[in-house]
Parts: sequence; C-alpha cells; structure tokens
Amino acid sequence: MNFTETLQNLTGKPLAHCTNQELYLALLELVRRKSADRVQPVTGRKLYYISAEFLIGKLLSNNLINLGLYDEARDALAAAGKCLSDIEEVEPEPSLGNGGLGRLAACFLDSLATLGLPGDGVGLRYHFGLFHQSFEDGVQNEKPDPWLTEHSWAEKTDITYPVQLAGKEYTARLYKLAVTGYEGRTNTLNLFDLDTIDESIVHDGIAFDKTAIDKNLTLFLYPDDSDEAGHRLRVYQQYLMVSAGAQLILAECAARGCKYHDLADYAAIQINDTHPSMVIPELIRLLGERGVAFEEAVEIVTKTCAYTNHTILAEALEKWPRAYLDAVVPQLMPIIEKLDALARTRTEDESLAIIDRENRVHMAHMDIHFTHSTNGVAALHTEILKNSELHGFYALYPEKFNNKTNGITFRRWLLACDPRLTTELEKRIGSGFRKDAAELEKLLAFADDETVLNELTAVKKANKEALADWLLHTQKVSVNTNAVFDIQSKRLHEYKRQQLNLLYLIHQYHEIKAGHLPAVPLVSIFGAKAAPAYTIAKDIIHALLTLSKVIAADPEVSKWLQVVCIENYNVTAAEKLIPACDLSEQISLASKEASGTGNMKFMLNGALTLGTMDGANVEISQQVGEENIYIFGQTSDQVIHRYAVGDYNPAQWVEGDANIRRAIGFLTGPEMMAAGRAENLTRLHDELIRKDWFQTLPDFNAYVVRKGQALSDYACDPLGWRRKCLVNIAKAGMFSSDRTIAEYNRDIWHLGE
Ligand code: CBF
Repeated sequence: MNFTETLQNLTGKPLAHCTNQELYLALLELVRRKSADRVQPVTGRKLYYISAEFLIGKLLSNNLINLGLYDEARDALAAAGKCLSDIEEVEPEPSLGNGGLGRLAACFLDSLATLGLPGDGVGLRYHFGLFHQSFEDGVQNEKPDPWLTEHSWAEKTDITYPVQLAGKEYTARLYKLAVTGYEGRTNTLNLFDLDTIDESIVHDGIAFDKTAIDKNLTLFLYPDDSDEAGHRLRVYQQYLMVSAGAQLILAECAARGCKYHDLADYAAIQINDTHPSMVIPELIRLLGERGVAFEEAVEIVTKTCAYTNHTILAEALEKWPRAYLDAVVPQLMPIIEKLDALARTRTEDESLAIIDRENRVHMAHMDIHFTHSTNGVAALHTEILKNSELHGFYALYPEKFNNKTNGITFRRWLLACDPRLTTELEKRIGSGFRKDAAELEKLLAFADDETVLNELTAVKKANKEALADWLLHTQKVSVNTNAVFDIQSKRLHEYKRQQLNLLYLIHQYHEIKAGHLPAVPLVSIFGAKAAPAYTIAKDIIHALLTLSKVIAADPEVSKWLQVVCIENYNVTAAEKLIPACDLSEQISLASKEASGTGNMKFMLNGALTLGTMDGANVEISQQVGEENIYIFGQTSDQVIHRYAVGDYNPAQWVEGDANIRRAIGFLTGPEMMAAGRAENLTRLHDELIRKDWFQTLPDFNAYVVRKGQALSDYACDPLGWRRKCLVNIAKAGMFSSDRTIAEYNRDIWHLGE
C-alpha cells in the first residue's frame, strides 16, 4: 500500500474530500502505529529523566521527519490539493514547559531515541501549561493555555499509583507519549495526572483556589508562588511527580527481574534541576517498604541518581521551609532528617547542610550529597559551580563534578524549522549532517564561494519574508524585510537583560532624532513571557510595548527603527523567528546564564551572535573564532568581583554618562508617559537607577558600540557578513544534543550495559 492509500484507509475517504482536522487525526494515528513498530525491548540500564518541564513543541512534523515520512506525506497531500503546513496548524502546541530547561529535556528525549538509547521522561500532564500571554493596553495579560484535546499524543493508560499528600491518598494516572528518534528507537514520555482535576475552577485569567488540591494539582506549570499556598502547591506537584515516577521505575525494574538491591544495574535517574529532588528520599522510603535497610537504600539511590544544575540564581535553588514539607510530605521528613544527619558526618561545614539553622530544606544540597554526579550545563557554568557557588561541595566531592555542555536537536532546529537552509546545505555537503552534526564543517570549503554565499543570503531573505507574512497574519504587524532582523527571544528576566536592549533602542531613537542615521534599518523583535508575579519583568514588557508605540507614531524614526513584541512566545513562534534572524541577542550578565540554548539555535540557522562572555556563548566564540561573533561587556570574573566588593552604585553611572542619563530619563519623559503607564515606567526607571542588580549600566556603552559595529558590517560588507554566517553554521556541530547525550551516557548513565 502506498502512502496515499494508507492515509485514505485511515480517513475512510479520498484525501481531497477530507478536512484538515480529519487529515491531522489520520496522520496522528499513522505516526502512532509506525512509532509503535520501533519500540524495542530494554536490556541493561535504562534512563529515567525526571523533569518538571518538557517543552516538546508540536509533534506532527517532527515525528514525520524522524520516521522518514515527511516528504512522502507532504507530496501525497499536495497531490490531493492539501498542504501539510496547514494541517500542522490544527495541532495545538503542548503546554508542558516554560524555558530552556524544559526545551533541553525535549531535545534530550529526541537524541536518546535517535541514538538508540533506552531513556524515558517522567513529568506531569499540565492541563493549562504555563499560561497564554496576550498584550492588552500595553501590559501582559495571562489566561489558561489549553492543549489537551480528545485525541492527544499523550495516551491514557490503566496504570495508576497511590500518592500520599498531606496524609490523604490521591491516585496518579499515567499517560504515555511516544518519542520516536530519527532513524532510531521509540521511547516514552511518562506524564502523571489526577482524574479529579477540574478545569472549571479557573477564573479571572489564571486565578484558582490553591487549596483544592484534588481539583488544581496539575492545572498549571509553576503556579503563582507569591503566597504560602502557592509555595505549598509546588511541593504538592513535585511530590506527585516523584512519588508516581519512583513507583513506576521500581515497577518497571521489578518486571525486568530487579531485586531492588541491584536497582542501579537497571535504572539511571537524572534529576533535572531541583524540582524532582524529593525522588531521593521517596526512593529510600519505597525501598524501605520493600525490605531494604536505610543505609543500603542510601547507597543504592546514590548510585542510581545524578543531578544537573541549571542555574546559579539563588531564587531557583529551591529551599523549602521545613514546615511545608512537614505538612505536605510528612512521610519524607524522617528520611530527610536522617540524610541531613548523615551528611553532617561527612562535613562540619554548616553551609553544606541539608536542613539549615532556619529550618529550611536545601534541595540542591540533598542532590549533591546523595547522587553520584553533579553536572553544570556549559564549561563556564561548571567552573563557576566548582570555584564559587558550590565550592564547598566541590572540595568535599571533587569526583562528582563534571560538565555537560547543552545541545539542541538538529531535527527540530534545522531540518523541521528551516527546510530552505536544509535543502541548500544538502545541495553542497550531502545529508550526512542529519545523523552526524560534525559533518556541517564541510561547509567551510565554501567560505569564499560567492555563489554559495549569495544562496545563503537568498535563503535568509525568504525566511524573513515568511516571518513577515506570519507576523502580518497573526499579529497584524508589518515589517520591512530589508531591515536587519535583530531578535531577543527567551524568558523575560532581568539577568537576561532585555532592559539593556530597551535602553539601546531608546538611545537609537535619540540618535535618529539628532540626524545620526544608522547604516541600515533595524527591526528589533522580542519574544518573552514574564512570570505572572514578577513585577519588574512585566514593567520591562510594558516599556518595550510603549516604546514600540512611540516609535511607530514618529515617521522620522519609524523609517529606521521598529520594535515588535511577539505575543505568546512558544516553540511554534521560535520555529518561525529563528530561521529569519540576522542578529541573535545573547546579552545576559556574564556568569548568570548557565548555558543558553537559543544561542545555539540561532547560530545553526545562520545568525550572528551579539553576546557577552556568558554560558555557552564562550564555547560558541571558541568554535567560530572572535572575528565571527560580536562579544562585548564585562567578563564573569569582573562581575563576580563587583558583587563581592559590593560597591556597585548605578546612580554614579547615570550621573557620569550623558547617554545613559538620556536613555533612562526617557522612560519617564513626556513621550513615554503619554503613551504608557506612569506606575510601571516609573518603577522600572527607579529600579535601574537605584538597584540595577544585574549591572546593566556598566555594559551599556560597550553594547552600543558593538551593536553599531555589527549593523555597519551587515550594511557595508554583505559578503563578509554572510561568510561569518556560513562559519557559524559550519561550526554548530558541537552543539547537537546527540553529542551532549553521548557524553552523559559515556560519563554518567552507561545505558544498555
Ligand atoms: O540548561 C538549560 C537551560 O536552563 C535554564 O533555562 C534554567 O532554567 N535554569 C538556564 O537559565 C539556561 O541558561 C540553560 O540553558
């Protein structure tokens, strides 16, 4: 049977007579069947990657690509007058993640399956994900982001586990989502949920009764934690995930013959940041119920589990007040106390304790003491962990620390999102890079080939036009595709410094007004969600939206400058933005961005990085050479030193620099105040001149100069610019998540052995 016949069998009628919805459901069923054919038995050790987030994105195209069916599907549908990309529109994007950590987890699942390694994900089946973002009257508005439909990729099973929360028993139900690799095997993403969840309790945006656990537990990812009920709800969620996950792991291992004493021969568990840390005491508790003594259980769990740290930001290194754990997971507290006592026999250093003198439980400390591996996610990040943030732990357990620089799956971030570039690359260097990303280096042979460089320019132009169409269609925004597309898309956080970009744009506004015209028009695009309770982040969004309005209303400036904020930035939006980008903004305060993965996606798609020496930017810069990247700003050592000395005073920078004064002053000047809200603009203004915790001002001038250099290179030396882009694509191979996963497997997991 050919592809058309198979699909027709599933729809029950000629393809030409089907709606896009019917075709979507038929493709979903087809993918399910083909993926099921690739399930393989597990021998030896299997990985369980536990994570609060899996930002998987839409799955149809990716699955078709990985199954080798994409071209056939596209052509069969085209022959029936249907368009695969229209059918893709029918699919809702799964709301299972927030940012880099969740997207990394999704890339890792893809690479595990592609490399033929047995590795499943374990997480929660959120009904409304993070939230859906819209902009109303210049401010971020949040509402639920529903994605679960009757026919969803995640299939309900009959498998349930009891979970005790605050002394009451709940039933966790398992949903399974097939993860099929590129020419690889099929693994599973295991997602837990409660049957009793009641979506109707959500009102007024994303508000709901935080105490009705049976109804609310899996409604949202990262529910608002600005009050105690919100904090507790996060503990409830985390325990649901790890308790059900641990029971699943033990059941699967037992079914394969594991006697629990040998758990580490059957399972490797990766704790993705601190959200799943309670899996340590939970496994010890469950092993105890199965007759394993505490000391042995600790040894088994330590051998089985490993921990990844994704940040040095104190706010993300969770420390739960003991009272919360006493209330929500009383069954774990005696075990955590014993672990604390055991850790104290290994060190007298109070700062390494699990339960501190203020009765807070440090989840990362428990992870480091009671797992066999702690890794950072980029070389610089791991060095900072070893030398400063976790130095005491490194001194105690040097053998546990290792680096695993992050990566991205090239199937989604090149083959699926940039088919034009993929075709162009295949024309020149063959298709070996699909399986072996290092083969991209073959492109270097064309670095001086004008025909190839011009073709790459044509690909970029076509991608910019596609993005322009999408913006017009979805947001009614029209952009000039002859301008430089400058993009900063990532979570909104002060350390990522969208406010630095904002100040630059204000600076440019003044320069244009003063008649200093830029070398090329600039379209500056932002994609970012602010956490609902993060006031200053929302103020930054407001300032960007207001500036966008002020510029659009000024014909003198709007010819040269445009600011666009994408509504509801998600994976689908990223797939449109990244292939169209010329300049990729990676401008975090050095030392604060653990790695970044957007930086890798943009580079792979032929954008140049404007960035600080932070996270994986450092390794990108080493790969491409300093002439092919625009680096600026303080180094991480300088930043760490400035924090240590503690004498940073932004007011001095404002007083001493006319450009900074002018840019910050504009925030509360007449143009912005007339177009925006005084409360938000004043608060941001005051924050910048009084606190500026992420040192925006010391990097301002260096940023202005470096960005100016990049824009003038783009305008004055188009071939030279494109050559740099080519080098970036060619050198992106190291950032494939296949490489990252191979390293995790070699050093930590040893799967299948
Ligand atoms: O390691 C993946 C990503 O994780 C974060 O997003 C996180 O949530 N901690 C970091 O901020 C990124 O730097 C990192 O790339």
